[in-house]
Parts: sequence; C-alpha cells; structure tokens
Amino acid sequence: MTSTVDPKSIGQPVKKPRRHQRSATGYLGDIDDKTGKEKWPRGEEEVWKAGLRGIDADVPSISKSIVNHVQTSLARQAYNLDDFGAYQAAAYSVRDNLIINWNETQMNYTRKSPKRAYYLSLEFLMGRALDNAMLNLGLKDQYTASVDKLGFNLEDLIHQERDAGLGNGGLGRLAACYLDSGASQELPLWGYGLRYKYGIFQQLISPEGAQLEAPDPWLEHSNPWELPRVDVVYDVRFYGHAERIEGGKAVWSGGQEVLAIAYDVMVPGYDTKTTNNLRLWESKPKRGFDLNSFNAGDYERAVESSNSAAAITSVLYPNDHTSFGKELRLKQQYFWTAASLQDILRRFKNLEKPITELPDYVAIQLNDTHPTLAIPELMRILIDEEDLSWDKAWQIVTNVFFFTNHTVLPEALEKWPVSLMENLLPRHMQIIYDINLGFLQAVAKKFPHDLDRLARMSLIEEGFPKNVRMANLAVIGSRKVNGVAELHSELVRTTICKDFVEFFGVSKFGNVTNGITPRRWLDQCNPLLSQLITDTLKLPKAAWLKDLTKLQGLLKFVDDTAFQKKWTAVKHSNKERLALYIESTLGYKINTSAMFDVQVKRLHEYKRQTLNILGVIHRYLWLKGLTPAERKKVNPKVVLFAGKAAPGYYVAKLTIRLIVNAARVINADPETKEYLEVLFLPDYSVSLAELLIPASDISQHISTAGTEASGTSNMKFCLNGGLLVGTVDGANIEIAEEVGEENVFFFGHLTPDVEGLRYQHAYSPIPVEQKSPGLANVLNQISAGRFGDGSVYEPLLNTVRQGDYYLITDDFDSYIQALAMVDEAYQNRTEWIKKSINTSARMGKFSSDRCIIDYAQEYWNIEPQKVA
Ligand code: 26W
Repeated sequence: MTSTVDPKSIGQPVKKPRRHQRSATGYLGDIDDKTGKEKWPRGEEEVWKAGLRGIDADVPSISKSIVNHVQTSLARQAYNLDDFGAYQAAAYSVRDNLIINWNETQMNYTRKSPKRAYYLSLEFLMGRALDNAMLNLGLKDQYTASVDKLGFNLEDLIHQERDAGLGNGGLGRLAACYLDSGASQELPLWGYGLRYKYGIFQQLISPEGAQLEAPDPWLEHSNPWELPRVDVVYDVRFYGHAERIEGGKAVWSGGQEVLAIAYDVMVPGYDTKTTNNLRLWESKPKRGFDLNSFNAGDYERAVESSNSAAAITSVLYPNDHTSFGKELRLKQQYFWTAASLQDILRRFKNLEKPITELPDYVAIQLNDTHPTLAIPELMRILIDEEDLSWDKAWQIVTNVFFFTNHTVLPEALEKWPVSLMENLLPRHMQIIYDINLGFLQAVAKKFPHDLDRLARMSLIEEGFPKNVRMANLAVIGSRKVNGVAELHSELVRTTICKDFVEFFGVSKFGNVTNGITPRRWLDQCNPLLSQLITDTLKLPKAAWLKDLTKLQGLLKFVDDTAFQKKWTAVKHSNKERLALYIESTLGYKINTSAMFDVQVKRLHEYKRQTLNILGVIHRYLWLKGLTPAERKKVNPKVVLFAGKAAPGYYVAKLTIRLIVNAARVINADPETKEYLEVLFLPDYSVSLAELLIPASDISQHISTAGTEASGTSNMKFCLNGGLLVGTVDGANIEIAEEVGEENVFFFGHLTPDVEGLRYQHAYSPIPVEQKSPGLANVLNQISAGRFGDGSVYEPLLNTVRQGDYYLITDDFDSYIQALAMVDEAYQNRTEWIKKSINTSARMGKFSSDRCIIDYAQEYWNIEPQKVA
C-alpha cells in the first residue's frame, strides 16, 4: 500500500492512477476513453511542448549549461568557484542528459509493459559516476573542451567526486557491473538496494601499522546523482502479533511501523539511450515524533522512536563472509525486501492483469541469501492480502525468484536465530514453518526413512539456538539457482546443495560465470589502452566495447614490434600515474621501471594475503643472502597490497599490520631497496582499483583451492594486460582456459586435495620445518622481531604453524616456485609483452554483457526494449 508523508492526505480517498500512453511525439498523454486517442493531460499543449526539449551536446551549449548550474543550482559565481563547485555544476549538467534519457526509457517500459527483471542486492559498489556517465553518453570529449574553456581541468573535477561505497567487495561490485550491462543491453532491469547514510568505512593505518576505521559520510555534500522520490513511500512493519484466521490466512498487527522512501540513481547504458534505475530505500520514522510521549513530557523517548527507525539504513555492515545474528541487519533485510516488493507489485498492478500472471511480468534475482525474506514476504502478501490459496501462492513465488550463491564457505552461509525471527517477523516465521512442513513431507515421500536427509534439508537447524537456514529457503523458493564460476557451481551442486540436487533434479542448478563491465574496467580506467585498441582494431570504440570478443583482433599484432612498443608504453605510463598518486598520498616514491606485483581484495584468511607477505619476506631474506653482483641479476619488484579487513576480524587485521611493518623494514634497507619495495595502500576502493589495475604487470589470486567462488578482479587485471599468478580456483580456471595455460602462473594443491590435507593437519601434523624449511625460517624471523615486536604476530603465525586450515604450509614451496617462474618470464621482456597482449585479447568471455544476456535468456526471460 502506498502511503504519503503528507499528513493532510491521511484518510483521503486514494485516486486511481490514470492510464498513460506515449504519443507519437514522444510525450506522455492521457487516452480519451471515448475516442481511444491521446489527449493532452493538462494546460496548453503548445506551451508544454515549447518547454520540453532535448539537450544540445555541442561544446558551447555544454559550457552554457554548466555556467547555468553554477549560477542557479549552486547559487555560486565564477570568481569564487573551486574545483568542487565546478565538479558539482558539471555533474548537474551531465545529470540533465541522464534524466531525459531516464524518462524516455521508463515511458517506453510503461508503454510496452514488457516482463521486467529486478536485481535485489544489499550492496551496490558503484564508485564514481561522473566519468562513467560522460563516457556512456559519448560526451566526454565535449565536456573536456567545455570545462577547459571555463578554466578547469576535467580530470581534476572527476577526482572531486566521492565514491559511492555501498558495498564490501566482489558481490557489490558485481551488482554494479550488472546494472551497467543491463542498461547497455537495453534490458528492462532495475536494481533495488539500501541508501546507507554511511558506506564502507574509511580505512586508516595507525602509527603501529594497524587498521583503524572511520565513518564514510559520503552524503555530506549533497549527492547530484540521486533523485529523492518523496512521493514513493511505503510502510514497513516489524514486531507485533500474527494471528491465524480462516483459510490459511493470518492478521499481522501492532509492533513498529517505519517508512521507506525511494531515492533513484540513474544507470546510463553505454552507447544507447536506455537509462535504467537503481532504487535505494531510506528509512524514516512513520511519525517524526511520537506525540503521545512528547505530550507526557518524555522528550527523550519521543526522539528515540525516530532514531531507531532512521537507524535501519544508517550504515552498511562491513562484514563479508562472516557474522550474522545482529537484529539490525535482519531489520535491514526485511525493510528492503518489503519496500521493494511493494514497489514491484504496485507497478505490476498498474498493468491490470490477474495476480496469477505475476511470473509473466516479473523476475526477481536474489543476490546471495540477503534478500531471501522476499520469499515468505511474497507468500504473506499473496495469502493474507490477495486472498490466494497456499498452493497458488507457492506456484507464483517459485516462478518469480532466482537465487545466486556467491560462496560455499560454511561460516558465510546465513542463518538467523528462530527466536529473533519470531520476535521481529512473527508472520514470516509462521510461513517459514509452513513451507518447511510441506517441503519435508515431499522429501520424506521421495526418500522414505531417511531422517538424516530431512535434518540436513530442513529450513530449521536444530540446536541452541535453533536457526533458520536462509540458503535452504532461497533454494526451495526459487525457480533456478546458480553459482558464479564453473568450479564453484559444481561445488554448489556437490556440497551445499547436494541433497537439493537429488530432490529437485540437476537442471534447477546452473552456472553463470561472473563478468566485469569493459566500460569502467578498460575504457574508463585505462584510456590510453582503450585508444590503442581502437586505433589498432580500426573499429569504432563502441563496436569492441559492446562485443568484447572483438579484442581477438589484437592477436594479429602480437608479433608486431611497433605495436608491442606502444603496448609497453601504455603500461609504463599507467605505472607513472600510479606512482604519482602514491607519492602524493604516502610521500613515497616507487621505482616505475620495476615489475608491479599487485594483490588487492578484502582481507580474509582464505584469500591468503598471508601467503603473499610470507613470500615477500622470503624474497627479502633471499636477497639479503646474495652478493651485490648476484643481486644485480635480480628482477626489481614493487609489491603492492590494498584491502580492508572486517573491523572485528583479528587475524586479518594482524596480516595488515605485518604487511605494513615488513614494508617499513624492507623499504628502508639500502642493500635491497633497488630490488624490492613493498607498500600497503590504505583505503582500497573502486577508484583506487581504477588506478592500480592498469598499472599491474602481475596480480595475485591465490586463495586455497575451492574457496574463492569466482573472483572478478582477476578478470580486470587480465583485461588490462596484467598476467595472473594464482591457484586453480574460481574463475582463474576459466581465465586460463581462455588465455592459454602458458600465459598464467598456476601453483598449489587442487580442490580435491584440500579435505585430505586438512585431515592430515588435524590428526597427523607434519612440522613446518620439515614441510618447508624456507617458510619455517620466515616464520622464525618474524617471531624473532625482525619486523617489530614478534609477539604481536604470534596469533597470526600460529594459524600457520598449528591447524593451517588454509594450507599455507602445503602451498608455500610451489608458490615460491611460481614466483620464480614469473621472474624468469619477465626477464624476456618481449615474450612477456606477447603474453600480456595475448591475455588481454582473449578476455572477451568475461564481459558482464555476456552474463547479463545469459541471465536475461536462460533465467529471467526478458527481452531488450529499444528506446526510439
Ligand atoms: C552475512 C555475511 C556475508 C556477507 C557477504 C556473507 C557472504 C557475503 C558475500 C556473498 C561474499 C562475497 O562477496 N562473495 C564474493 O562474490 C563475488 C561475486 O560473485 C565472487 O567473485 C567472490 O569470489 C566471492 O567471494
């Protein structure tokens, strides 16, 4: 039900929305019920039409538009305009273009009523918007010139923008890439998420080298990229009582009601008018003040009620892969799914179709289990509000939802205590029990006398406390389930979903290997390479950016020395760009003729940044043991790390501390400095990734086999001509298949070995000294205080010495060998460049356009809708 913030409207009859249709002139008009023809909705048509205009995209018009925004939107003038003001004015000017395209796109959808898809994600890691919008609109050159004429430099303005950091890592950035591809492929795809007041925390490094977290007040200076929709408001209820009544229905009442308010973020497609929508919800108290408390003089309590509603969307949870059970997080999940479903159903109802046709018009993608409450919520709406029978409702639900799993790590599979759920969402808990009953009966029928199976498949995990297993609910309630790389999808089928495959059949469980948008991850972040590719392929830029397999055309030039030279020059210039950034932020000058070796991603034991830093220390100790003459033959290397650790993840934070302190010692050593430098770049973000990735020669993707579902930065590095050192895991495997195994550096044990090795660690451990003397020496040097007080690192080192769950001792020697092969390959620079060109040229498969087309055709059944 739509409600409105205007208290005057309470109790007023709700007007039925008028039916609209788009006229031949492109404007939205009413249909005259008698003639069936369009009639102008209000006022004088000519006056309206004179005011409605397209936007002129020539340089003088753009300059004019920017100046106009300085004057009016910002109320500022040329004489006191700084870079930030100029950025804002440019942003408003670009936004005008987006709004017009957005309006046309949405009108087109309304007119054609196609089936639509909705991507529900608790995270959208969008990064900056200005550069992306200009490139997608094809207006960057014009804006560069216009801004120049106004006495500013466009690149400086672009850097004024704060990242929209509404995500943790891979899952959130994938959602952002998918929105870009959805719009670029002209698909009717909207995103739904939360408008966190504070995004992912800002990471600071203390003098001791420890991670500190500061809030990210990204909305501090208004955000030009969002449109508040004060008229799109829904009620969301929490707590209260659910009373069952006749016909399987229930009445849920009482408790707390909060408002969800929509903010729209425009998502421009590349080289198309299609501009889709990302709708983010903000929570607000239903009544600004609880007047009863206020009248009774309890001012504090009155304010408290408004505070608690606002708290729901105040901050992004900074955990990835761990920790749930927090009531506020569950509140976020329900708030967001309830508001999104109301919005989706309101739009569907405008079509005036029977509710049973919902799956013909709506597909909803669940990005991991975070939005799984949408399943019982849609059941509740269909049964309690739409009067459908249980079976009809279930039929609809299981045809609307699709579920993507993004990790098989057991500690990352969401579970919520039944007691928490019962209290916060009493009606949903009833529905979950009812789903479970029917489901387990069906399982028992297919597999009689198999109680263990029933216990494993149940939505409820018995124990203290009892938990609801969200992944089981998502699997049961969805039309299809998919993993995010071939190996991962196979692991989903054979481990966490084994029983479900046996029950539903294997065809319900698919794979869509992740992808990345080449617009942001090549054209935008690496303009020099983009230009070189365009010049070389002799194709319009849009041709290869929209069909990335066209990069294969570069293969013809692999042996062309002139082309190799240009390719090398681009890489070098990207290294210089990064070095400049490092010097200006950290005051440290790196050697740009060295090989750049990069590992950037969330800090997690399974991603094994520890393996990397232990390898770096091993290299340092080795260099120290060489004579100066021997050292001269060594390939100079700069090792770069970046990434955030969850604030409560002690071991991951210790890894950061070890990296920072090892770097201090190594970088200060005059004997080795020329050959090895190490840096931890604080506050990793989308924007920092855009600087780092194009500068890398080699990047590390070294997770314990079977733990990294896909990885997506591996694709970004390779697309930009960086080579990959990695384990046989996630999408690394498919990258090697595409670019050729001779072009990647694989090492380490394989997925099937992992279980046995872990068993060995637990029951008959072999001491590190015996397994890898080199590693033992590294650990001892750290303990002995070579990189600062060794006792600080003991808990981290003990994860390796004892238990070694992530198999660092097992993979260390083969890792060092792989790095030696990297060095050897780099010595022959021509061969290296060839590998680099080969790699980039064969990355076509990993465009997120391929993924989104796959989802559109094989999952959602939606079609492109061209805007005329
Ligand atoms: C409840 C805590 C929590 C929060 C986030 C558990 C799990 C998650 C995410 C599902 C973790 C995640 O981001 N997974 C990553 O998803 C990427 C996109 O598919 C993959 O490329 C990464 O391999 C995977 O780790």
